[in-house]
Amino acid sequence: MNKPIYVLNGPNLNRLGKREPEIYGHTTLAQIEALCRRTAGPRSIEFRQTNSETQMIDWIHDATDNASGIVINPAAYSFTSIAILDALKMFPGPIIELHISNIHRREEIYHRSLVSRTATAVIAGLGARGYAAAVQAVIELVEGDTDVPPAP
Ligand code: CA2
Repeated sequence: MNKPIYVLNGPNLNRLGKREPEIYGHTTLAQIEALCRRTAGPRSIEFRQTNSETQMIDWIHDATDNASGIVINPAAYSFTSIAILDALKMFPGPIIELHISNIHRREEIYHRSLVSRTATAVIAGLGARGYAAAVQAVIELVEGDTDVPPAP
């Protein structure tokens, strides 16, 4: 896999580890970036965070031209942004939607993600380690190693 995996993070996730640890844990976004890079090994990771919807759309376009797969935590844009949904629909590779918390156990406003309509898979509720699972999933989907290994 020569093309990078894009790991895109939406609004307020730059504050991770600083507030509401009972929901989002104590891990900072810098630590999550390190986890993604460890998981990817020699493969290249573009790890980004923005508080701007426009910037997120531009990065998805950039990923569409350059990335092998996308891991995206759209944060609040999950529930509001048809523009981000439309941009993701143009991406030809795997898209893993990632939420640190289990959005389905939370208030109803967090239940209907628009992004899920175009995601290959959704991971929610695994905490920061969900990012490692998501990066691993992209690698397996892109490199074709998707079968469950046979029993010994
Ligand atoms: O669980 C997730 O990863 C979310 O995508 C996080 C979003 C929330 O809107 C989604 O429903 C679920 C919010 C991110 C807010 O980030 C904070 C970071 C530190 C302290 C407080 C909030």
